[in-house]
Amino acid sequence: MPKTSKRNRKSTTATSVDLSEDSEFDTSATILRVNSRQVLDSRGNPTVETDIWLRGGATGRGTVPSGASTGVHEALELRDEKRSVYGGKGVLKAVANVNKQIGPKLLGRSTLEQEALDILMLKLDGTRNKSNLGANAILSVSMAVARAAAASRSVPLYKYLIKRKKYRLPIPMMNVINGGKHAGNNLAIQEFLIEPIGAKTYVEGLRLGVEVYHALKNILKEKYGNSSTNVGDEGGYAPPLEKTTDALDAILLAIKNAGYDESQIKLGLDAASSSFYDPKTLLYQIDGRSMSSTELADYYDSLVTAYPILTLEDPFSEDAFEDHAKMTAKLGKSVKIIGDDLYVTNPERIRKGIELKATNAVLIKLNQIGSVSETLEAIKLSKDARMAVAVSHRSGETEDTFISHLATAVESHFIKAGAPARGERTAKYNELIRISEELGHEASYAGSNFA
Ligand code: 2PG
Ligand code: MG
Repeated sequence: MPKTSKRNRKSTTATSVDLSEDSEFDTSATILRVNSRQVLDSRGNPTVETDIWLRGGATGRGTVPSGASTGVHEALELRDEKRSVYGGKGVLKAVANVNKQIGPKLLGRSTLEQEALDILMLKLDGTRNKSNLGANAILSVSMAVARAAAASRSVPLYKYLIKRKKYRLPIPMMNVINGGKHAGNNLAIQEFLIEPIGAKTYVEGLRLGVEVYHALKNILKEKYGNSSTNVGDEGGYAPPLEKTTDALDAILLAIKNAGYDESQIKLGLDAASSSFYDPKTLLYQIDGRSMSSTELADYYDSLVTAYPILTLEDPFSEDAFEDHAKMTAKLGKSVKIIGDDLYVTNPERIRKGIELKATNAVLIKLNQIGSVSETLEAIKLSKDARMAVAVSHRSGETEDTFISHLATAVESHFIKAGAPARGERTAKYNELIRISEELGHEASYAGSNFA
């Protein structure tokens, strides 16, 4: 790790510093300038983007995504709340927090000290949920630091994050039918995913998934009309379906029509069930029925028996650790029960889940917790507890491909990046194609773990 010169580095502006004189140390990874701006995400909402310039000439950028079915325990996404501007969704406060508060503190520091810089930002914020500076502000810097550090070492981000001799590439979990808060239809379940486990490589797995996605389009058009193939926030079709089983049946037929079978392509559901749970009545509204958690558990059980379901995410509401634990005890041998809103990538909540054996898998989203170091800690904890890991996008995304590198670095079992449609989704899958090409024979595929 290069040390920074002790010379006085008075900043010329709020966010830049003059380090032009040579130092006896390697200062190529030292931060010269930090600049944040407001850009748009894939739903046309403002989000935070930060650039960092280093003394050695390298740069790094972090652009932050945004969820719709956000968990109540997530770190705070700071919005301006001024209704006349971007409907209150502006992020100029968060941008100013980077430019005026965080940036000046980072000048002269080395980007190779990821953890120290993340801790510095957490201390500067001083709250449990990053509500002071905003998790969006902190994360944009944290991602840009990692990107710039990797660039300063002339290595791809995944290699900088974790250096391995060989890497295992993740199974794409492709969300081909959108419901819940991501679509304007009546499906309670938010995501219907296909998981091509029966392939030899990531690239082949991706192709299988894409072929099924296209076969599904024809089926939906024929059965439900042209408008049924309009897409939702994550690029999956948003047909006017009422029932979970209608969606699952259409996907099974698509797998068959594309020439594959259930041993090659598994199904996944993200129920995101907090969005159809009423904490007053303790009931879930799904498929035209009101169900207690016991009835819902039986319902999932019947789905898992009837369909080749490999993953089931957030089957119960975000604080229902015990309901999750019962389900994991019952179905955990054959199904990965994934905690998303349950854990919100928070090491403390994951620890609780491990203790209670709540789930056997975890969803990882950088912006739920708000820094790269804490995200890596959450992943390590989960892996040490032998939980399967799925690195995930958000429904509001950007062109940033950080998660493709993160998934590769930590050898996650899955990457969830939406349907193979819409540029912000394919950006992630395409970056993994490039990584796979670069690694060549040094890359294996996680599919064989489940085949
Ligand atoms: C989820 C995500 C991503 P959102 O629930 O897993 O698919 O949705 O970003 O809206 O929380
Ligand atoms: Mg989810």
